[in-house]
Amino acid sequence: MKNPFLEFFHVPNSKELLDIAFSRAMKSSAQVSKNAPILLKAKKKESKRIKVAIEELLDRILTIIKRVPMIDELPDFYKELASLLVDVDELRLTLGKLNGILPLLRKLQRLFSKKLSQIETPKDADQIRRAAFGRISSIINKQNPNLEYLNKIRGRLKEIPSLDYTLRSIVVAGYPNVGKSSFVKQISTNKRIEVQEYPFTTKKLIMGHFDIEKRYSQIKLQFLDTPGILDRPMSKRNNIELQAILALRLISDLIIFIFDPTPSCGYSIDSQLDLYHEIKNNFTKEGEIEIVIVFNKMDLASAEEIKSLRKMLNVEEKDCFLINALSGENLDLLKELLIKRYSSNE
Ligand SMILES: Nc1nc2c(ncn2[C@@H]2O[C@H](COP(=O)(O)OP(=O)(O)OP(=O)(O)O)[C@@H](O)[C@H]2O)c(=O)[nH]1
Ligand SMILES: [Mg+2]
Repeated sequence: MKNPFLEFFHVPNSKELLDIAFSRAMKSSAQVSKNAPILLKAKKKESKRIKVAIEELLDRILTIIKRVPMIDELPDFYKELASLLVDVDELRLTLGKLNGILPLLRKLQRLFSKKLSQIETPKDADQIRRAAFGRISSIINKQNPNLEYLNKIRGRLKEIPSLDYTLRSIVVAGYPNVGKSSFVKQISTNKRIEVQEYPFTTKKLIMGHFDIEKRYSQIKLQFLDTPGILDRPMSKRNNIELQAILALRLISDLIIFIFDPTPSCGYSIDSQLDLYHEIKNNFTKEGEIEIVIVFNKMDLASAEEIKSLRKMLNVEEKDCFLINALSGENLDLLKELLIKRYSSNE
């Protein structure tokens, strides 16, 4: 399913909305016979302008509201992720406020039509239209913070990856700075993933694909690069870490847990081990979901560091993959495992 927020297009601010509405209004022309009295012509012209301006605004505001998906009705992954990225109550309130001005605009149209019907000179028509535009501007300008808020959250929501529910998802997790993004960038088709030497570089879920070519078919896997997670109580984790937890909880078919056996990531082995055990105990559905152990930064890691980490994990050499995510060294072994696992159509 495509990210449901992709249809949530740019939201114009109040000035943009008013500019469009008023310029349409001023270009409009009323249907009135050439021989009609000047007063009637003036009434019709200005009445049409007010009508066009208000209808344009009603239409545009309704479109803005309609393009925001109903978060409660989305599949869990999108619903929960959206709730981490934006305050859903504030969003609801903002949409409510925007919706609330629609009857006010309709009322203004009725009010000014009535005023126009009562005028006595053509000059009055122009003045009434100006007054109407003034009232309209004031209503719309008051909504500017709401319009800007919608545009701001749109920026965050449109970056949610589009998850294909027919494909298997491999979630890559671990401590910050261990090389998760380097790994996903190396193994998947997504070469635009940001890698930096400091922790907390990745702040959102990022998707990359991996294709297994078979003689008669092709198997596609989706890799999810996640933000680093610290070993701390769930209630202390921030919304960035919680996105990684959400991916582990809701969409993983396989978890790749990356360790940095060296001190280069800036975090201790003990903390990384604690996180590993937490994930293994809580997100593998009692062994239903496999967790693959990867030791990254093999170019930096000493034999002693590797041996000691294996011992602490109580795993054999064959049960963990020693790789260099930057050069791609040894990645073939891991790819083979994926090919074997996913080409048997299990
Ligand atoms: N020497 C070496 N450096 C690596 C390797 N893999 C990653 N790095 C470096 O480790 C640093 C962190 O890499 P990232 O891929 O951004 O790590 P991350 O786990 O995604 O980090 P966050 O997004 O901050 O959690 C970068 O400076 C990488 O160049 C490796 O195999 N060997
Ligand atoms: Mg990263």
